[in-house]
Amino acid sequence: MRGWMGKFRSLLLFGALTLILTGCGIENVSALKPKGYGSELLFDLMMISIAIMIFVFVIVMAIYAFVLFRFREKKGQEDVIPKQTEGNKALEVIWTVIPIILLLVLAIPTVQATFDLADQSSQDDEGTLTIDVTGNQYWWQFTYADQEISTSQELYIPTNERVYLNMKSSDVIHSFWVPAISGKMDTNPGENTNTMYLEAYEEGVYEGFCAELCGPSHSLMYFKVIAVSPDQYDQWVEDMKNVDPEAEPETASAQEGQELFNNNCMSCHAIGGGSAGVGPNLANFGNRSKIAGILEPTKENLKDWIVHPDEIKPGNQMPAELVTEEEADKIADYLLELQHSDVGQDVPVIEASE
Ligand code: HEC
Ligand SMILES: [Cu+2]
Repeated sequence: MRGWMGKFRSLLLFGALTLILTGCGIENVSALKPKGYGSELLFDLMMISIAIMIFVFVIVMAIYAFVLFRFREKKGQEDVIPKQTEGNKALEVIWTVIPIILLLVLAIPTVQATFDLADQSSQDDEGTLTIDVTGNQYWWQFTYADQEISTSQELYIPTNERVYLNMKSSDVIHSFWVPAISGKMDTNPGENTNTMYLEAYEEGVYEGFCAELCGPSHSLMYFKVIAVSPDQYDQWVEDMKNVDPEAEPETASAQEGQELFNNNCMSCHAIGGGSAGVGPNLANFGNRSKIAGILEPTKENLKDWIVHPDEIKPGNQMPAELVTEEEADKIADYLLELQHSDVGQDVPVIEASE
């Protein structure tokens, strides 16, 4: 009985470990495959710490094994106590100096990286891009003040360029984290603006998360960073500047949807333009890879969201049942037609769950 249970337990343990470990090192998602300046710096620090840890572990274990073997109890010498050493100067110096050296090896690059990651000195240089990031329960807003563009859930940036972020929260503390590109930074309510920068090396769609428990739907607060070539990025800016919220939709159903949307939803939402309201700016919504950061962009899902956002993201700020199912159907037709820019559509999306 005992043996069977034991086997079952280890199977369970290894099963769980496999599950956990398959989450490691996924392209564009994980800090273990750095694709940006910040994440590379952090990855190198991790490697230094691990190397030092292994070094210490191996030496301590070797001494431990040696002592265990050398001073083991021998037949006929049960009462023999080996020679006791106290206050050996050479030994004391060695085991004080070695850790100091190890700590210095760890501390110097860590302090260097800390200052490097906080360096905003070139933020005001000509041509640098600064984006305002606002954390909200439970979505992210990205405002390109100079370009008069405001987006939600998807942050477009050019590759190989330092993009500066000014970060705030509209409600509680959130934390902005794109592990494959950079470290994380809190967004705080009030006047306190935090800053950081992103620099992505390769084109790609990088998964981002909220890393600070902020309410019941905290774990659903995903976003994406879409890094495209500088030319493509300029194209995107052009496209987004030209968004016309009054443009007439193609199908009759979408036209009705537009009117319903303008009457019921515009108090919180905007389509295009530099500012947004209480809710996300829905420009280019039809090209999003996710609805509300989490749902696949199908019409069914969109209808579900419009009628019952509360069931999908508990505690979020969008009221439920503002419109009927039929009205939601038409609004969904309208929103899915909002395709203002195809930049980034050909960049592969790699997801944590794949
Ligand atoms: C009281 C303000 C408010 C009103 C009115 C409102 N919304 Fe929202 N809406 C929000 C907020 C806040 C969110 C973000 C929810 C979240 O993700 O936590 C949101 C999210 C959305 C999203 C997902 C956006 C994204 O970034 O993927 C869609 C689509 C949407 N709303 C459609 C509608 C439609 C259609 C209506 C009208 C029937 C409507 N909303 C009315 C506040 C509002
Ligand atoms: Cu959160």
